[in-house]
Amino acid sequence: MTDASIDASSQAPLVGIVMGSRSDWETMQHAAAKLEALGVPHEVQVVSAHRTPDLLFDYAAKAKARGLRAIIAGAGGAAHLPGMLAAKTAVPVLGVPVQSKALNGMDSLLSIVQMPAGIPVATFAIGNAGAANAALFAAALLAHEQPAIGQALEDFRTRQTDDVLANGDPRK
Ligand code: RP5
Repeated sequence: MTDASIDASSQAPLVGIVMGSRSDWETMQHAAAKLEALGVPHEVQVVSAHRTPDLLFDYAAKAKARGLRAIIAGAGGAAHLPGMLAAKTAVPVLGVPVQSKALNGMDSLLSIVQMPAGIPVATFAIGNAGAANAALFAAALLAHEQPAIGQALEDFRTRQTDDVLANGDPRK
């Protein structure tokens, strides 16, 4: 059970986690784990900007009507998925640059962050931290309208702080 003692899996998804390839799951699982822990109903799907462009357009076109309040989109290399989703939907897109083998994710980061004015993508850190933080940010977006999620987020932050304070001596 989650922090908020609600079963997120039985509810319609509020957050979509999409990624350009199954190979991105190693990174994007950290977003899913955080949403799960906070009780945020979510879905996970591979949607490739380059290999399945029609699926990308369809996903973006239906996102708002399906009730999605945020889309976390992870991609690596020529990472066009977050930007193209943002081009096709007004649902907030949170971009996660996956760490690529060739350029360590700098290609992913720059592909995602350098959007033209008018089509915003909220861009997070390269890799696991970015995936986790995108999920925490999505929860924060939902906190006002979903008090249980807001409470779960506050509880997580409190536990995180308490844990650091209780383990301040790195030799122990
Ligand atoms: C991108 O290309 C994906 O997001 C992935 O990060 C990268 C490599 O994909 P695979 O060749 O592993 O499927 O589209």
